[in-house]
Amino acid sequence: MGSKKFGLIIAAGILSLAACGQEEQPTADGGSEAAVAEKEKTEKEKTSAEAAEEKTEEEAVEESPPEAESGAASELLSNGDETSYVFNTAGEFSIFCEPHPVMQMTVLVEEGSEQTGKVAVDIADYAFGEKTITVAPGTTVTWTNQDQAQHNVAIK
Ligand SMILES: [Cu+2]
Repeated sequence: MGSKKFGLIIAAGILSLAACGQEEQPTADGGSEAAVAEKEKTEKEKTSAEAAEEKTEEEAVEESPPEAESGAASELLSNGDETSYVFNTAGEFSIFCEPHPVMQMTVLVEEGSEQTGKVAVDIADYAFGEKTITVAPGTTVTWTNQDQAQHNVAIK
């Protein structure tokens, strides 16, 4: 009597073990769910990679200032703002501030000039920090407004 009952318990135990074993076996559905999750993860990674790429493109745009040419004018610069032009063409460029035309300076672009790469000019006390600068073609000049008043950088 007792051993028959014990046998049923064993059988039940084996059945439940078998059931557990089946659950642990990878099913076709389980596999596809994992594949979907993997695909979603890959798409997320791709999206963040694309976002990083876009950011890099924006930075690249920022690093390429407009070319200096007659008639060019920057936005009004508030305190601490800066604007840049790249001077690719040899010649003389007359720079002025549109709100205060008495503010003037000259950029001479000469082949073989020692000054090249990046040149910084401050705007302070309603004046450009330099009267004349001589730079080689390809030089980027960046003006930074140190005044509380707004100025800009325009080219005659
Ligand atoms: Cu000004």
